Amino acid sequence: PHIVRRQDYRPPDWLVPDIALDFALDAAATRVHATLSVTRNGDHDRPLRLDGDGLLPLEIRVDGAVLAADQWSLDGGTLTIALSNSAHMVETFVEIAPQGNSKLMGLYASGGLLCTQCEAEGFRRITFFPDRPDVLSRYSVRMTADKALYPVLLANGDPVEQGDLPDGRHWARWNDPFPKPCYLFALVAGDLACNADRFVTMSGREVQLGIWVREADLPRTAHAMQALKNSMAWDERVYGREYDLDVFNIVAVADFNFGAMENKGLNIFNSRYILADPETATDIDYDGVEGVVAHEYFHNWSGNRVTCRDWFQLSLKEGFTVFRDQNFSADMGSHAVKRIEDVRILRAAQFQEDSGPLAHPVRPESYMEISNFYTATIYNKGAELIRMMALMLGPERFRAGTDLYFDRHDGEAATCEDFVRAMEDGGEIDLAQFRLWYEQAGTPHVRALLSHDPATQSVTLLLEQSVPPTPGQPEKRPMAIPLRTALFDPETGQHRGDELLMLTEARQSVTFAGWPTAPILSINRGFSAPVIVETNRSQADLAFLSAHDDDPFARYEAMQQLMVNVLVGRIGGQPVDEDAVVAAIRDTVTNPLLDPAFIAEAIRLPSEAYLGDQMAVVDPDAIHAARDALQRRIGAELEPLWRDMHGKTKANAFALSPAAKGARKLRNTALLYLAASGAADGATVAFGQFSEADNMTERQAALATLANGASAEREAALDIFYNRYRDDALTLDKWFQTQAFAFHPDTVDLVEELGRHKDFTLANPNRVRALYGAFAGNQWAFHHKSGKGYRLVADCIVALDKLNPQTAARLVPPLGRWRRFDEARAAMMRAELQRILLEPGLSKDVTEQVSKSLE
Ligand code: B3K
Ligand code: ZN
Repeated sequence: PHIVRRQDYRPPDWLVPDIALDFALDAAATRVHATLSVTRNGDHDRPLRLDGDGLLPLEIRVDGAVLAADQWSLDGGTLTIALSNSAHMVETFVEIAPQGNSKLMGLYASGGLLCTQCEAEGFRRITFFPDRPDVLSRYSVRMTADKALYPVLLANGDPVEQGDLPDGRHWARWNDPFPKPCYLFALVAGDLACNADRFVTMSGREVQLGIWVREADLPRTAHAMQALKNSMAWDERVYGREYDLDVFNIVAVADFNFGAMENKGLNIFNSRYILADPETATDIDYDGVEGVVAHEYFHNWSGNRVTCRDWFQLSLKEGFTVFRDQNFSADMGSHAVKRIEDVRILRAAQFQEDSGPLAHPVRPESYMEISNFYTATIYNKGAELIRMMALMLGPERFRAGTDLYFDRHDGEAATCEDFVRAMEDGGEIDLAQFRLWYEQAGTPHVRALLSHDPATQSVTLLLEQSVPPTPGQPEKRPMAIPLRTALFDPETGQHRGDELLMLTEARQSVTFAGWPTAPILSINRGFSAPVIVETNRSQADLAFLSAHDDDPFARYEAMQQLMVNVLVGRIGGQPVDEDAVVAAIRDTVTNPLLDPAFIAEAIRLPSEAYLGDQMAVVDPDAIHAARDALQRRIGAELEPLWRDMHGKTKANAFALSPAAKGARKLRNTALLYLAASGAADGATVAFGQFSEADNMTERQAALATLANGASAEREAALDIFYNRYRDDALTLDKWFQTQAFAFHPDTVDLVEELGRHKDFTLANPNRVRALYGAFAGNQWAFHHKSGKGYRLVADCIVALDKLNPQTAARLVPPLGRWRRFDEARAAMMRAELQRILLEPGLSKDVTEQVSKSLE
């Protein structure tokens, strides 16, 4: 298979300053007439090569003349045309079949709509074109379609004209004045209703906003609209970036390979990130809508106005845009809780990726299939890189850096290096060593050892770093690691200032004077660097920090580390002090000064997967047993507290305020511990919450709590939930997901049954993720010692690959982590990977992930 390498980048041979597209839309057969003005780029005599995927030219014209069969060739999808002059008009005619497009890339049909997805390489499934992000064109798009089936016709940019045609058809034309790469092209045709609103930009221009959904879904679009307006105002205030077209449209579609897409002026969304109401959306869903709406909106500058030169630069737009959406969400809610959530996601997804066979740098060196590189490393670790630069620069200089970046590269296709240089020039900082973060894969390990010398009344912090080997990178150089650090005086419970220490050597030490007694170390505060820190702090030190650290992340982290130590000790058969955990939880829960949402985060036990990451060989059964036992003990010892908390946090009426959300989070955590306590009425209380809840956050949490157990209420609640939401796909996903996530000994068999359920379908990516994606993330169930979990997921990958390779490939990484497990499990996981690889006609997507996982 062909491997694309970053070092092989060459500027395009031909540019396409303008393109006119004419679509005769029809679900079964759509005709596409493309007119490209092409200009030779540089002094060369190479022919024009246009990418195509599954396209057959019906006719080709150059400067108006039809080409004979020997004037062009088609090889592996690529259309080659020899051209003599420096500029030509090239026309192609093709026919495509949206209805039969199960890959959901290119032009496809979803629930009666026709819509597009082009990033990364979907445009070549629509028409012949140099499908690479550094070819920027102005688009003019004309669509004709049946007016009854497709009354609404949308494309990028601004609408210019529309009209009726004979035979019940109509047409519309849209122009996008901003040159853009073809991955940002979009059109939508369908019977859609609009939530219309407006936004006045900081320079006083009025923008028409539209969120387009099925008529019945209109009442569920208010939150997305508010998020959009907040995002527009935030980007003006925080980055000085204004919206640049007269219209901004968002369309929600039911079948979508990922979250959403930032097409210029016409964002297309997975409906799960647009639709929300209290009846069907949890608080997490509401936050997801807000975050993704913001993310796609922010791409208008970080991605669209300044785009990527090639796909190796993907993190240029994704890492930066995630950083922007994270900070936006923090500003809309709680900074402390948002940071904790983001770090939890980073550790669960990115640290795992970085320590396995699919580890790659934030700026990768090669790929077989670019769709496989929309990863937690590119997105979330990429965001951490921006965050570290912002921290080192401080807010003013960081803003000077981003201003320079946007000004310097507006209208261009840029590189990660361009971004770093703008930070250096605008922020006046030397980032030479910092650049290694883009090059070296693997999560750095930092050892921080504090030693006290009573004789000199000083304390020395010894810092050591190492970056583990990753595929293709056996040796690593020391990184520049910013560590926010403070030393706490155990007497006063306070520290003497938060310092930013730069760890740049493999080993270095700092001495602090004026400590007659030993202080307690708080390090990597705010998770200032995406590293794994190991310290010589005692359980007593951690308990101290869990009660006194004024940095909320560090306080949370101390609590988590306290729990991890107890759990890992217990799994290893060592004597452990669980009372310390129970006491820390009691103190945290009863501390009136703490935000309820923070409390809920802090007292939650580390996930089974995170515990697995702390072990040399993951033992899923031992981890589950230890975690479950500790959860039961915490439940039992603090039962009155949980009961009280559960009652106290019940609201009279639903609200979406941070306080109301925090109360629900705490209430659900209290329910979890109450159910774990072994109290006779645990299932009754959970069922009560399930039945009485006026919102999905409490209803689903109660369902999840019941799903972990074996009560009669479990089946009743699942039935009620199913019958209530059987016709609402997004909510029915929760029914599948909750069962696939459940800590239940029979989960693996249940998932097998659910795979045969009449409402299960491989055609809808959300449904696949709800069942198999969730299941593969349920460590205890997926790694069932029978190996059945592996077989289920492998079967799904094989079947799905024939329909939708991109989504199939996303299920491979959990199987690829076999090196982390015992011999028996590893052998079974490998055997499933080998079986997948033998499948005839396997996609490039799955081939790449599976073969790398076996290497
Ligand atoms: N840029 C898109 C992701 C496209 C994924 C293609 N496989 C959404 C986003 O990150 O905003
Ligand atoms: Zn993005």
